[in-house]
Amino acid sequence: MITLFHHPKTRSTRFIFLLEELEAPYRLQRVTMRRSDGTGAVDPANPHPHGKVPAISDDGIVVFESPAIALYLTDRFPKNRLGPLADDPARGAYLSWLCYYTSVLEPAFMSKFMNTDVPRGTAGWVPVDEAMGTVIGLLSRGLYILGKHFSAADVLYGTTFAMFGESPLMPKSPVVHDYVQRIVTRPAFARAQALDDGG
Ligand SMILES: N[C@@H](CCC(=O)N[C@@H](CS)C(=O)NCC(=O)O)C(=O)O
Repeated sequence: MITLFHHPKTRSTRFIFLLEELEAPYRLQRVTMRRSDGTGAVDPANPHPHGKVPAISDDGIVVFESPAIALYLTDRFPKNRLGPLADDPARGAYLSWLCYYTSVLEPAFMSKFMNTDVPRGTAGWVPVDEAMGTVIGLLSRGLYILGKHFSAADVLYGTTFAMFGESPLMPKSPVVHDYVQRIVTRPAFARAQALDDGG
C-alpha cells in the first residue's frame, strides 16, 4: 500500500491525480510543511529529507522528488500504461521529459519569478521562453508530452500549466491552453481535486 505524504494545494495534489489514474491502492497522510508566509513547520512524520511534499512510502520504501515518484509509481502499477517500461522505445523520451520538468522547466520559471538572468554555460537550465518554446513545439506535434499517449509526464506538466495559466510568468499559447483542457477534463483530475483537502 502506497502512503502519499500530502499537503493540500501543493505539488503533492498532482500525485493524488496520478494514483487515481493508476488505480493504485493508496492512503493520504496529511502533513504540515513550511509555508512561504513563514508559518508551518516540517512534519516529523514526513520522510522527505527537507520535509517537502510530495513523498511516498511503499510499505516502507521511501521515494521523494516528483520525477522519481512518477517513475516509481508507473513502473510499480503498469496496468493503465501511464509510463513506458524499460523495454519500450518511448522509455528514453519518458525519462528525459520527467527529468527536464524539475531540472530545466521549474528552475526556468523560478529564474523569471526572481527576475534573475540565467547564466549561459553555467546554469543547468535555460531562460523560460526558450524552455517553453521547446515544450510548445513538442505539444504542437502531439497531443501529449510523449505524443499520442497520456503519461505521468503530463501529470507534472499539465497540472503546472493549469495552475499558472493566468500568471504573467506563462507565455500565452493556444497550444498550451488546449493541452491544459485535455488534462483537467480527465475524471481522475476531478477526483484528485475533491480529495485534495483529505477527502
Ligand atoms: N523538487 C521537489 C519540490 C517539492 C516542493 O518544494 N514542495 C513544496 C510544496 S509545493 C514544499 O514542500 N515546500 C515546503 C518547504 O519548502 O519546506 C519536487 O519536485 O518534488
